Amino acid sequence: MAYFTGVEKIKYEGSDSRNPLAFKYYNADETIGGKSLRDWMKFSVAYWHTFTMDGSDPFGLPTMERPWDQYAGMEQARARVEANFEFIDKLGLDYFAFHDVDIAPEGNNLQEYSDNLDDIVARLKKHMQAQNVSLLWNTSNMFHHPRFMFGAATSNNADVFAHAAAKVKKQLVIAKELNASNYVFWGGREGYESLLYTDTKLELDNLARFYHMALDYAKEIGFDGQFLIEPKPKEPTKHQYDFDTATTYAFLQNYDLADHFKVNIEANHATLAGHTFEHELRYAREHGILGSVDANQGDMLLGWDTDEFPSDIYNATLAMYEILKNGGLEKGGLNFDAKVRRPSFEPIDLVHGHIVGMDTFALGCRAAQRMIEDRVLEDIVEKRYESYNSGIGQAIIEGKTSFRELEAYAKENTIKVESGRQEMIKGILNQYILGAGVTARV
Ligand code: XUL
Ligand code: CO
Repeated sequence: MAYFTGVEKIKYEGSDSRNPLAFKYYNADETIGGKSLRDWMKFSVAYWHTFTMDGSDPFGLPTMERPWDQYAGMEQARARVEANFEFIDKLGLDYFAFHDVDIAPEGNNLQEYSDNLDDIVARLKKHMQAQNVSLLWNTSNMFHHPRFMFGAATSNNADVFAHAAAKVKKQLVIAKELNASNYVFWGGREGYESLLYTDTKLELDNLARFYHMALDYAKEIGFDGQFLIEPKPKEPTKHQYDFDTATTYAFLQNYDLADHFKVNIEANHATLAGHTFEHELRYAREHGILGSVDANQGDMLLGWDTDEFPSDIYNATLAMYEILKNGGLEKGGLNFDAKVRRPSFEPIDLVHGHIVGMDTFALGCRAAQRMIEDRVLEDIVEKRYESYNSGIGQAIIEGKTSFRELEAYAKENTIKVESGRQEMIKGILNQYILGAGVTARV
C-alpha cells in the first residue's frame, strides 16, 4: 500500500522552478568543495515527528490524518515501517532516526518490549538493505512513561535506574544489529524541578555511572557507533543537567567520558539555552566534539521548543559554515527533529516540510562553501588578531613575557584600536547568501 499517494520522487529543478514538489537548491549529487551535497548533509527523517505525532497539544485534540492510523498496535507499527521507507525513497533521503517507543509499542513488560522491537527491527533491516538506507541514530525514550517522572539515570529510585539500563541495553543491541552510526542520549528528565529534595551530586555521579556502563556494554557486544549527548537547558524539566555544549563538555571531562562522547546539537535547544545555533556548533567544533545535528528552528516570539522545519537561510548558512569548517560531520548528519505545524495536518505537508528543510540547508551550504573558498571571514579574523603575530603579542602567545614586562611595555605604548566593521561584514554575508540562491538555476 502507498501512503503518500500522488507524490512522485522529488527532483531537483533549480531556483526558477515553481513546482512546490521539487527541490530548488538541493541537488543531491552536485559536488561542492570536493563532496556531494548528499554527503555533506546526510539528511535524516525523525521517525517520531513524521510517523507518530498526531497534532495534539496541551490545548487541543489530534488534528493529523495519517493513513497508517487506520491500524493499531503492532499492525500500525508495521504500517509505519512501510510509510517510512516509501517516504525516504520519495524524498531521496539516506538516513532515519528513532526512539524505541516510536517504532514499536512498549508492551506491558520488558519481555513484550523486546519481542515487539524484534519484529519491527527485522522489517527495518530488510528495507534498509533493499533501499540502501542507514540508521543515523537510535535512542531510548526515558521521559514519556510515568516511571521516569524523576529522571532515568538520575532518578532517586534505583529500580528506575535499572529499568532505564535494561532499555538502553536493548537499544544498543538494536544499534549494532542495524549498524547505527550513532547512539543518542537526550536527558529530558535528567535534571531537577526543585533543589529542596535533590541530591545533585549523587544524580550527576549516577548519570556518569550509567554512561560508563553503556560504554562497557557497547564494547562487549562490539557496537562501534559514536555515542552522543544532546544538550538542552530545560523542557520538560526545569533544569536539565546537559544544559548546553559547554556544560556537557565539563561533565564529560569531569567523569572521564570525554574521549567517548560527542554532542548532537539541536538548533532550537541552542536558542533555549540563550545561545545561537552557530555558537553551539562553534564550541563543539573547537573542542573536537561536534558529532551530529538535529536540524530545526524555534520561534523567538514563543520561546519554547517549537521544533519547526528549518527555513531560515541566514541561520543555515552560519550553521553550514561551522559544519564545513569541521570537515563535515563524520558519523553524524542533519536529522530533521522537526514537526509540521498543527494546522498542516495532511501527509503532503510532511513532504513540504522536508523539501524546505533540505533546500534551506543546501542553500546555506552553497553560500558557506563559497565564503570559505574566498576566505571572507578567515581574512577578516586573521587581520583582526594580527597584533599577536609579532612583538609583544607574539611574546604573549609564546609565553615569553610577564606582568612586569607587560606593565613596562604598556607605559611606553600608545594603544590604537580599529573598527570591527560588523555592519560591513553582515552586508558581505548577505551578498553571499543571495548569490548562492541565484547560481542554483539550472
Ligand atoms: C527533544 C528532542 C528529542 C531528542 C531525542 O527536545 O530533541 O527528540 O532529539 O530524544
Ligand atoms: Co532533538
